[in-house]
Amino acid sequence: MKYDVVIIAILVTIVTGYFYITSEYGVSLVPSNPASRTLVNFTFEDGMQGWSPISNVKVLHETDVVHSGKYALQVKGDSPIGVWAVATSKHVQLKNNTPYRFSGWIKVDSISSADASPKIYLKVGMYLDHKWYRNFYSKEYDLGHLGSWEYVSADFRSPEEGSVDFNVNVDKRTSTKDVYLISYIDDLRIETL
Ligand SMILES: [Ca+2]
Repeated sequence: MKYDVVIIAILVTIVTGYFYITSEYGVSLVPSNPASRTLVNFTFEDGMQGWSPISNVKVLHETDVVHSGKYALQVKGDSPIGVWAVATSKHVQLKNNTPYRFSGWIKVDSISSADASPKIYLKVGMYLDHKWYRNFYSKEYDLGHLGSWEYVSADFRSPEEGSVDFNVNVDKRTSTKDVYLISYIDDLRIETL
C-alpha cells in the first residue's frame, strides 16, 4: 500500500467502523469493529427498551436531555428506604465464563435525601440459575458536577457454569437511605472484551 492509501484506509476505518483492504485487484471489507461484541445497547432510540421504575420513581422516554441521538431515559422521583435500585432494565442472558464490560452515561441534575450523603451508581445485577448472585458497581456519579453527563464502567466475568443473566440498574448501593433524584441515562452497553 502506498502511504496515502494507508491514511485513507485509517480514516475510512475510523468513520465507518470497517477496514478496507485495498489491492490492485479491488477492495474488500473486513469488519474491524465490534458491533458483534455488543450484547445490549440501551440507546433508547426505539423506546424504553424494557426499563422500569422501582417504588415511587418514574421513568420517562426523554427527548430534551440526551447524551446522543434523539432520546434518553429520565429517571425521576423518590426512592424510599427499603429498596436498593431506583430503576432497572429487563434481564438479558450471558454466556458462561466470558469477560464483559458494562459502560454507560449518566447525568444527575438534582439529588436530595434525609441522609447527609446520598450517592448514585450504575449497577449490573447478575443472576445465576434465576436467583440473584452478585452485583458489579460503577464508580459513583460525581455529585461535584451535577448537571453534567458522566461516563462510568465496570468489568466483570460471568460464572463458568449455570444459567446466567443480568439486569442494569440505577442504584443507591444501600437500602437504608431515601433519595429523591432527577437523573438521565443513555448509551448503556454491555460488550464482550
Ligand atoms: Ca440516545
